Formats: sequence, C-alpha cells, structure tokens
Amino acid sequence: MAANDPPSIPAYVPISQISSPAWFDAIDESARAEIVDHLKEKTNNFANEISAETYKFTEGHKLTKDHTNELLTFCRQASVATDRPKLEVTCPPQNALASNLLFKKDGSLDVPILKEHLTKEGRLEKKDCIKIALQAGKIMHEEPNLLRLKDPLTVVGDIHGQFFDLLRCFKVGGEPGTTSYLFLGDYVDRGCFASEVVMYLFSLKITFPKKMYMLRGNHESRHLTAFFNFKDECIYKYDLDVYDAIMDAFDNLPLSATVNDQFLCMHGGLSPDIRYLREIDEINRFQEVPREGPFCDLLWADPVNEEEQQENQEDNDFYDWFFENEVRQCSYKYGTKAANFFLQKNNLTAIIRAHEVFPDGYKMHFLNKKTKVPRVFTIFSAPNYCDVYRNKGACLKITDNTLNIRQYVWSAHPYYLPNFMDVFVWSLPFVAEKATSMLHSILNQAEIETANKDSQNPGNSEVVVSDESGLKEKSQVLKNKVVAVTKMMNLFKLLREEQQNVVTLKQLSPNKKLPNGILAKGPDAIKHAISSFSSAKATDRANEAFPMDKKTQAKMMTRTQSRGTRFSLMDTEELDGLMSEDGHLPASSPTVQIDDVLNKSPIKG
Ligand SMILES: [Mn+2]
Repeated sequence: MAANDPPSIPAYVPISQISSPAWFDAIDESARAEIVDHLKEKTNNFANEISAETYKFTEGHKLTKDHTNELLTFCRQASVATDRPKLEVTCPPQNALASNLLFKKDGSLDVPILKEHLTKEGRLEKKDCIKIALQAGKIMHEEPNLLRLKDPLTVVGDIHGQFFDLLRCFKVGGEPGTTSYLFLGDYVDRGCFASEVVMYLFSLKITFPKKMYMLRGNHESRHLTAFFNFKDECIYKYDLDVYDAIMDAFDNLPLSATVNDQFLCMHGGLSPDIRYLREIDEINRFQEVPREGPFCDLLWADPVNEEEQQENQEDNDFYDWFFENEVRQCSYKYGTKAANFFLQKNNLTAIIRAHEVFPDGYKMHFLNKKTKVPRVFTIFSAPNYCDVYRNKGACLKITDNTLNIRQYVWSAHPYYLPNFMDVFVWSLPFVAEKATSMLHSILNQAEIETANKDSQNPGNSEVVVSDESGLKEKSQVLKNKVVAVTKMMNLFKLLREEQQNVVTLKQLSPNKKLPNGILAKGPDAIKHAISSFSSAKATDRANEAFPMDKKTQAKMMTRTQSRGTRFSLMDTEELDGLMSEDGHLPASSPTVQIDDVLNKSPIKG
C-alpha cells in the first residue's frame, strides 16, 4: 500500500523539529487558532487539493497564498509527526473525514476521496456513516426481491471484511461505475475491515444505483454479526448507532437476481419451497434473516459435494434432491436432480452462488455432460480467507453470454489482533507463564523442605506419632500442587511460545475460545490446524454453522427430518414428466473461460 500513497504526504519529521513560521506566530492568537483549526481539518485527511474556499478563508485573515501554502506544509507535517517507532508505516488520518470533503456541494459523494481515506484506515463522521446507510437502504428498498439484470456484468462472491482484497477485486473485475457489478452477499464478519467494505459499497450503490447491485448474504443479519466480529468492529471503530443503521440497511438487500434470464444468482442456493422464480417475489424480505423457510434457504443452502454423493451411490436419490445440511445446522443441501428440475422449470441455464470457500476461488458443480457447462457455480472473492486458508479469490465476468472466471491472490493489509483484542489481553500469556514459574519454584522449595523434615523425624517417634499421618497428608497435598502447577506452567509456556500461531488460530474462533483440547495436543497440533487450506477448513468447520443453543438445535433437527426431501409442492405428474439427463439446453449455451490473470500479471501476496 505504501507504494500507492500520493506524493503529497510529507516525510516523517520529529514533532520537536517542527515549528510554525515566525511571521505566523506574530498574528493575533485567536485568529491563529482559527486558521490552524481550519487547515488541520484539511491536512489531517491528506486531501490533495485545497479548495478555493480555503484560500478565501485565509485571505480573510490577511494571509497571502504563499503564506497559506507554507502553513499547510506545517500542518501536514504536524499531523503525521507523532511518535511513530516504525516510520515506514504511515500514520492513519487522525480525524474523521470532514463532511464537506466527503459530500460535494450538490450532495453527491466524492467516491475517490472516500476510497483514499478508507485505504489509509481513516474513519468517517458518525453522522455520515448513518446518512450513507440510510441513503443506500432507501435505494435498495425500492428494488424487487428478484433483480432482472443483463450482461456485461461482473459477479462477486463473499468479501467478509477484506477491504484491501475488495480493491484488488475491482482492479481485476473492472472499474466500478464503468463496469456493472452484482455482489452476492457476505460483506461483513471474519475480516477486520468490514465497516470499510460496507461504507465503500454503499457509497458506490448511492453513486451508481443502476451499475451496482448488492444481494443479501447469511452474514447480513443481527444474529450472525453479533456472534462473529462485525458488531465488535462497529463498536470499536464507531458505536452501536452506526451498527444499527447498517443492520437496518441490510434488511433492504434484495435476495436474488437473474442475468440475461439465463443465470439465477443468490448467496446460498435453492429451496424446496421455491419451484418458480415468481415465488421469490412473494417473500417479505424486509426483516432479519429467518431460521427456516425459502428466505433462509436462498441465503444458507449448499449444493451437495460430489464426493459425498459418490460415496453414497446406493442411496443416490436421497442425495440428488434436498437433504439436511449438517455443516450449517440449518437449511438444506441440494443435489443434481433438484438443480436440474428447477433450471428446466424456469428456463434457466445455471445457478451462480457464493457462500463456500474453495482453493481456486470458484467451483463448478453438476457439470452438464454435453455442454460442459456446470449447473451450479460457486464464486468466492475473499482470498486467504481469515488469513489462514491460502485460497485464491475469484470474480465472474459475464459478457456476451461468456462466463469468464478471473482469479486473484490476497493483498497485504494492516494488522489487528483477533476480535479487536487489546495489547494488555494479548500480553497475558507472558505474565501467566512468569507467574506460574514463580509459583512452581516456591512450591518446589516447600516440598523439598517437607521431605527433609520427613527424613529427620524417625528418631523422635514419641513426639511425632500423632503428627506423622498429618505430615504425610500435607506432603501429598504439596506434591499434587507441584504436579498441577507444573502442568499449568507447561501450558502457559506453550501458549507463550506459540503466541503467534495461537493468535492466528483465535481469529477462527469468534467465541474467543480455542478449539477444544488443541493446547493439550501441543505446538504441532496448533501449527497443523492453520497450515493448509484443508486443515484450516477443518478447524473452521464449526463456524460455518448457524450459531445456536442446544434447545434450538434439537428443534431444528426435528424440522429437517420431518420435511420432504423434494420440492414441497411437487406433484406426481411433474415427477413423471422428469427429465432428460442434460436438463434444459438453451439455443445458445454459454461458454466458460478461466482467465489465467495470475500468470499474465503476477501479483505479489
Ligand atoms: Mn455465507
């Protein structure tokens, strides 16, 4: 990121070496304060262009342009000249972006300034966050549950708070405003820059309402954002009012979209309760994401994975339709026949969805044997998901009925401790290790002394008789304590030595606990848990589920078991009329290309 910084940012100067110009110090004190306040507002945000207004303002205080520019340099220096031990890390803007810079005079948003500010980890004014959320929510409120879109268009999957990867995605997929976009949801949670993602995407929605479309993902809900880290992020960077405004805006996100009347896009997938597209429009979407039913399925369902299907070939019919989604603990998995049936009924070619991470950033499911076109596409756009998966990200460009997959790798991003932990909490393993090792030494000494006393005693049998059992007991208690403290000491030693990996592992643990028993297994188990895509996925598996207590869990199980595994309204006639192996073939079937952008223009990780 350092390479992209505009040249106007001054080099680091220690604060003691900065002084304002001598002629300025001679000015009346209150006027001086007023001028500095005005200029600081501009320079803290490193705005490159100082408006004519600023010159007018300073002219009013009898300053020439040269004077003003000299002062600007001073203020710019002062704004970055804090005590920074690592000079190559630029100081984030210290003030929120001024409203008059974020909004132009006509009330429209200045998107480039917003992008520059957010890239530097700058914050916005609270009132501006709420204003942006309200405006975006209002625009989306007017949209139908099922958007009808045409290509050319770029489809983007899960972002999960990875703002710096989102910027890379825009470079690969096309400039927003020029290129049309459809986002499939899951903007927030997991990554630490979700407020930046939401504010930037909402601003694009407000600025380009007909070129920028956003659908709802399962994470755009109060339930999940409170369980994962987005609520914490909002409170850490802003406050609850901003969080509430964003949640209210999420209630307006549409649920699905068709592209060229050929592709159906949504976050999760099919529902046994939706046979026809028109049934999607009948849903009341202006609410929290429900735990079951068609609304829930569109956001939560997954296609059956083919290994699972092949392993259970004797029971194929079961895996071909809808069955209980164990990983998610809610909604369903849908199989080939369910997808085929739905596509035929609705004259569609394929389903494009997000919701699942894959090593290449995309996955083609249920390939049509004749056309080689998959019936279901997964697109996942958050590379190196949770900083441990090491997966690529991808977006899907649809142009002239051609599906073009473009991959990209992850970008560096500023560091936060997991779950916005503070440095004091982070340092506890070091303190704990020291404290237990001190306790260990004390107890050890006490044990040695007791043992010594023990061995001196046999000569004085008369005196000691009544005491002996008590002494033995005491010595046993001490021994147990030493054993317990030794165990504890080793645990804390491990925690301290493996701090880096443990902290990374905690990133996968929204409940702030490490996976059960992992510490007892030692450093290799910790390293293994985050060492590769498959092991990171296995470690993270529990977090893919709908977070709930045991009672709800029991209720959900009965529900899925008691439901039909096919479409709920399907009649026998429809079943008989089923279905050629290849499903619906449109006159011109689309072609799929995988663009090897990674090899054309190497991108540094
Ligand atoms: Mn999801």
